[in-house]
Amino acid sequence: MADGDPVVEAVFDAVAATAPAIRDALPGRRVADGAENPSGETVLAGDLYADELLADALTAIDGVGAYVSEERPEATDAGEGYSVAIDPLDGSSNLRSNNAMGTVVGVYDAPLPATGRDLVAAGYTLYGPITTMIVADASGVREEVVERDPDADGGVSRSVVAEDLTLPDDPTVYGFGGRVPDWTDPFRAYAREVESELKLRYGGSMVGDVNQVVTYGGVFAYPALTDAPEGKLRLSFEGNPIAYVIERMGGASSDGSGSILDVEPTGLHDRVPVYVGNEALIERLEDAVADD
Ligand code: AHM
Ligand code: MG
Repeated sequence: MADGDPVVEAVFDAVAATAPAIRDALPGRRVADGAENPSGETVLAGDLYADELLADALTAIDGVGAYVSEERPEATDAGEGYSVAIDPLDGSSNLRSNNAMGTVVGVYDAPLPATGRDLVAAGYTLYGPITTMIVADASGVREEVVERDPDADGGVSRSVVAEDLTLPDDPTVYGFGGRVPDWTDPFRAYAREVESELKLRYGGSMVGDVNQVVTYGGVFAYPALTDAPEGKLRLSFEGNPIAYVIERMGGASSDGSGSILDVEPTGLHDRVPVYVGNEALIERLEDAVADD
C-alpha cells in the first residue's frame, strides 16, 4: 500500500491523526479572527487552529526538515529532511455555509520554493460527510477512510477503500472557479464547449471539487483571470500537490501552457492558474488558451 518511504508514511500518519481534531474544532470556529494570511486574505480561526495542529505533528517527524504552510509567511525549520507544504484548511470560506473543506499536503525533496518535480508524495484529506484521504506516492494513488479510533495507533483507524486509482476514462463532471465576467475570452469559449458535454459540480473548495473529478472523471479549473493572470490558487500548497495526484492517476495538469509540475516558482506564496483532469480535456484547454 505504501512505497516504503518511512518519512512519507509518517507524514500521512500525522495528517490522518490530526483530522478528527480539526473536524471537532470546526463548529466553534465559523468566524474570522481578523488576521490576514501572506496572500492578503482574511484568515478564519479554523485555518489557524488546523495550522498549529499540523505544524506540531509534522515538525516532530524525523526526516521532515521544514513545515511550510499557506498560513505562514516563512518556512518553519524542523531539521534535516523533506519540506512538507500544507494548506491546513482548504476551502475555509465553506465553513460558514457548512460545505466541504480539506487539508492539502505536498512532500518535497527540496527546500521550498521548488518545482513540483521535487514532490515525492502528495495528497489531501477531505472533510465531507465522511473523512477520506487521497495519498499519491511512488507506488500509486489510493483512497482511505479515516475514522477516530481510541484503540488504534495515533487515535485513528485508516481503511484503504481503493488502490491504484486512475481517472475514469469517460469524464462526466466539470467545476470552474472565479466569476465568468473575469474569465478570459478563450477560457470562456472552452467553458461553453465543456458545459454542453459535462455536468457542473462546483462547491468552492478545491479538494471537494477535485475529488469530484477523481471520482467521476472530468476537469477542474481555477483559471487565469483578466485582472489576475496567475489565478487564485497557490503553486506550492495547492497547484503542485493536486497536479501530482491527478498526473499519478493518469490525468494531466496545466497552467495553460504545460504541466503545473514544471512551473518555476519565484516565491513561497506564488499563485498559478490550475487546470487538471482527463488528458483530452486538458489538451483541448491548452489549445484553446494557447494565444492568451
Ligand atoms: P483557501 O485555501 O483560502 O480556502 O482558498 C482556496 C479556495 C479553493 O479551495 C477553491 O477552489 C477556491 O478558493 C474557491 O474560490 P472562489 O470562492 O473564488 O470560487
Ligand atoms: Mg486552499
